[in-house]
Amino acid sequence: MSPQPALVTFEHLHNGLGIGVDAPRLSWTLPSGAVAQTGYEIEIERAGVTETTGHVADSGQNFVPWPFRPLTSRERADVRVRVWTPGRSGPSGWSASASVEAGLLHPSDWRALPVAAAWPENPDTDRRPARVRRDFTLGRPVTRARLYITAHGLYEAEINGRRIGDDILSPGWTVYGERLRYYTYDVTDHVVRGANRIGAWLGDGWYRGHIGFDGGYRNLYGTDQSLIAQLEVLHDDGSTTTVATDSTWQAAPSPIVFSGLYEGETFDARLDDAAWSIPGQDTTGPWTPVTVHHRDPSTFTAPTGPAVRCTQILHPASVTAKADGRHLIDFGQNLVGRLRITVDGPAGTTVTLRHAEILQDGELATRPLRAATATDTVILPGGLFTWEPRFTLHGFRYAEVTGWPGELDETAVEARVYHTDMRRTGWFECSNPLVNRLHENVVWSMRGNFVDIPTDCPQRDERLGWTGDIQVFAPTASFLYDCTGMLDSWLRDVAAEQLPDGTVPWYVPVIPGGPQWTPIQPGAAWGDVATLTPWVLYRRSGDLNLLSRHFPMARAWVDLMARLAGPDRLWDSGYQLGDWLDPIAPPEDPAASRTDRYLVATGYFAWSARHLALSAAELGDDEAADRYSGLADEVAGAFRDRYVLPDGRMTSDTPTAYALALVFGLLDEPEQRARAGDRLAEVVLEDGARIATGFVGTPLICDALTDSGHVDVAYRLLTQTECPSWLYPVTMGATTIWERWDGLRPDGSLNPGGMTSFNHYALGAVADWMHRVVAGIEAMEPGFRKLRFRPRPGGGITWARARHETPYGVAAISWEQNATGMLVELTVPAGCEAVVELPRCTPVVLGAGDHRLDTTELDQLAA
Ligand code: RAM
Repeated sequence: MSPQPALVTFEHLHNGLGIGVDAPRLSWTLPSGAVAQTGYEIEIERAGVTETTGHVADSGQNFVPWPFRPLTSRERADVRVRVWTPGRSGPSGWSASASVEAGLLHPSDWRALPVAAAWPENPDTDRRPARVRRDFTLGRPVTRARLYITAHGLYEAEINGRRIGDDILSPGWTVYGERLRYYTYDVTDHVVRGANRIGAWLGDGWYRGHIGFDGGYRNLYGTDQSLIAQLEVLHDDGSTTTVATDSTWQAAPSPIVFSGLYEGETFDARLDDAAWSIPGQDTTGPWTPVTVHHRDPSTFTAPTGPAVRCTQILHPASVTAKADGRHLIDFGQNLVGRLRITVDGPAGTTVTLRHAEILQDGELATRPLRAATATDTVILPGGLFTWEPRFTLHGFRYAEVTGWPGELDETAVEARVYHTDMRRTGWFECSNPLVNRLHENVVWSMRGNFVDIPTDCPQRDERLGWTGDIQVFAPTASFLYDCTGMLDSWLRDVAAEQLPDGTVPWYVPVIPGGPQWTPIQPGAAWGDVATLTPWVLYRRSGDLNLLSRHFPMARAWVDLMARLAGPDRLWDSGYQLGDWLDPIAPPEDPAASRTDRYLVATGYFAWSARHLALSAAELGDDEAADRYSGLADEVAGAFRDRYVLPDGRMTSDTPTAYALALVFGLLDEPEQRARAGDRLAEVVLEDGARIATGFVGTPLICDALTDSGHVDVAYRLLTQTECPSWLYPVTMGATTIWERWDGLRPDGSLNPGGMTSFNHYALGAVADWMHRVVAGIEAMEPGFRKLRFRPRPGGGITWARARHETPYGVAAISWEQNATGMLVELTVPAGCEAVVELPRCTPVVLGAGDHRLDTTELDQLAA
């Protein structure tokens, strides 16, 4: 039992170093055992001066406004908080103090210039990356040192032979022309009085590498791969030394002789010397003066979420030696990351690592990777050597190793898993092991595709920030991990890429695609990320600023749909993906769904207008709230008139049509709803309770069935193992969610479609229903300040539990069925209230703390 509150975040960051705002909002959780907060006091200390708010009579503890003078660039403050809670006289103890330190808040703070190789490069061919560096001397002892750093391309920095940070693929992928992220590192321990050297490896990354479809695009942001770094050292006497990239730096070709995010990396270790960043010791070179490129520091922006890091290491589940000397490694889990090898062999030996998600006939199946060759090659320096590529990432379960000198034993190779280093906040488990594996697969697909931006897939030549995929997956994602800061950053890029007429791109950042995607056209379900995803994140986190920041984007999207629909309020024109990847769609035409694509478009139009109205109301804009709820009503009316027939059936007599109409609240209460629900259950059962929905219907169908009184049918769908179904891939050994229901066909053969990713989170959006309905935990008010426990058991599942770290602390439910009813254990976070609705029982309201309920002891609802 901790008697103090815990200071949790500055904005969405757990580590406040390098924050990009001058007045970060503060969030904390109450001491354990406390039921509520009646007041708080925040104290800060900066430059030896302490300030306090004094007692503030307020219950707020999530995103509390910064109560002091704003921070200036580089300014550091130590913050702590104490709280008043009912039933206790006087305040709690002080929380541990947490530090926040502003980054470089103004463009004029930047002196660093982009520095790059000066040797001639042919922009049309693959170029060898550069390393850049500079020597410098510090004349006085060091009190603190910070490195502010970014790149055109990717960087990995070193000082005096030591790597800075443990993040990879930094500065990540943003709309570079508008927002180039920089990171701040504490390098106090890296620099010394006297001679020092700072240097960085550079990679092409998204900036100038081959990215996107067919690996066909390169130099999308420029050819000027360069480093932008500013080291600021504060000395014991208060003086500072700044070492910034400029014309005094030097460059040399890197021992990375080729680097591509999709293609992999080639490293000639014979050309390296680990001492290259230690002053006066290395043998590399020749080092020549750099070229200085153009920069625009007004685009430099601090991170709002975590960087990409290694979060897990997997060892081979098996290593098979092939007759021809190759080795095939199975890691037992489809993952996103790369291999680290430790190898002993003669200098000049070439070891090649290839990667794939699937085997066919005992060999890597690389066709699904399309043009992503996913091949890393290392030329050994001679002697024992450990290596991992730097500027690439692969999606794989299997790896093939060629050229390994001698026996490859399983301790020599490990798979390192990389993704945005988000805090895990959600867990689920139940009595059905297949359902548990499905949930685990959802978690793995989220991890594999939350790599700085939310991508569709992590392995083939695509890996784009598809708006529709995250639109349907955000409710699941925001339960499983604290991804709000990361997605907020990406949504800023969505806003940056929104076209002047309000069109939201298919994927963000925007790069060229085939004629299907370029020029960009407005499409339902994809464009609705603008309205629905900020809403989801607001509901989960309670961050009203986020909702407000993205409101103009959301409004422009709804206004565009209103113009496209015209006075009849039906959006029935233009290009639409509709219920993408309906299982009946042929492999080569994923948009060929059984559901009318314009039904989907108008349905989403109403749903987005409704959410825009809800957002406006939260933001206190009553005029907009009225206007858009009126619009939503009109669109719903038009939808009913056009798509619901007099007998209650819909023009598309399909599960997606009914699910969408029900969940989006488009039907007249209550008869039309009842009929739609009954018909939905009927069509599902007529089809043998197999999946007949694509990207649009799949995330909705279980809710539609549940809310219309057919939860048993929802469980039939969930527990179905025949193809197509959620559990079919599990029975085929899937360890991630597949893009296609039948990625692997029942006979074990690969789906022949051009898009056959085995790591695609979209269809895993059902996990949100598992959290809310199977386990039974959901937010009723933003940030889970009020929550509901409402398990609706079924499908033969005899127990389930879920836990979520809400902004206020842990909320948890664990239920188990017994002969007479249900035993339930609940945890309500401090400062929160829960409505508990158990089967056949009168709802009860519970306050913070742990509770144990037995349904036989509760008041029963009248039958
Ligand atoms: C595919 C992507 C993505 C989907 C689009 C429409 O290429 O993988 O999942 O959103 O198409």
